[in-house]
Amino acid sequence: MASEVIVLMGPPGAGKGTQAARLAKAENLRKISTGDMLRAHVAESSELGRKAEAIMKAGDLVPDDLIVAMVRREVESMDEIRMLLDGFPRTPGQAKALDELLAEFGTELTAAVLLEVPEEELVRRLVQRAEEEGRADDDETTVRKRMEVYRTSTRPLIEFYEKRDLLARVNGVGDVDEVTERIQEVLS
Ligand code: B4P
Repeated sequence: MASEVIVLMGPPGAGKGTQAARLAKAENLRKISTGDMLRAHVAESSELGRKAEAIMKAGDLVPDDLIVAMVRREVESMDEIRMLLDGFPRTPGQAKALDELLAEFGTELTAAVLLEVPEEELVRRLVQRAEEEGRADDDETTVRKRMEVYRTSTRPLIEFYEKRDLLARVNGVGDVDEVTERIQEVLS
């Protein structure tokens, strides 16, 4: 099988986690979700988890070097690079590190999928998840901070990938199945 690297981008609550799980299974890719990995470290109270906990609770981004090291370990463990990156890269520094890492392994990014959802729908979803799951970073103040961090740190990546003709925009509003189909369509 040929190597394949898909990046799934979008603001908090856009459906990255939801879609990543479905797509990874359907496309036979390893799902690498930096948010899930960080939450697992926090739950285990590992050294990284202890560093990340307060940062995540505040809605800020965990430092690039810690995130890149975490992703590198995953890539190093693969016989063939076939992965779906959920929530990584999130800063220009991470995007550059990803390019370098892939080049080191003789491959490159296949596509970056941007899930587009209006802000009022994002807030609605995250408030609902807060009620259902009680995630530490889903309260309203933190959600607003996460949106602001997305605008300043992550949004510049849209142009970065657009210029390289790697970006595919997908409407993230609607039935979860429908959104999956839209993503599969742009990737095919
Ligand atoms: P993430 O875990 O990536 O959290 P997120 O941006 O909120 O996306 P999430 O995946 O949770 O939302 P989703 O859209 O799936 O990151 C959490 C934190 O970890 C960050 O704030 C940061 O501190 C840290 N972090 C992670 N990666 C990092 C990195 N690379 N660098 C630095 N720091 C990093 O789901 C939202 C809700 O919407 C769910 O309840 C879902 O059920 C619902 N939903 C999904 N699709 C829907 C649809 N079509 N219709 C209705 N509801 C839908």
